[in-house]
Amino acid sequence: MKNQTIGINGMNCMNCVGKIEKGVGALDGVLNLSIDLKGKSMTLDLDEGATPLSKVHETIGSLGFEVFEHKPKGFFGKIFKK
Ligand SMILES: [Cu+2]
Repeated sequence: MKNQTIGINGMNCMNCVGKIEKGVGALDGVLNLSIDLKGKSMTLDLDEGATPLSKVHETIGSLGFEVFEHKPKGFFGKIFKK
């Protein structure tokens, strides 16, 4: 289980948040999902053996949103940036 923070563009209301919660929450190995609408970010604990991070990115994209960065908890630089 790794805690991840993912920056997401395109969310502008609670419906958007609900869509992502439902879509990403349905993936295996996702726990403690929480979305910060104002902060444009999502945090989750992810078991990458069940679902790779790329699948989470892909799911967010297929729902019509854009991932612009992600970082594991405690990592202060950016390891993924679009
Ligand atoms: Cu919305």
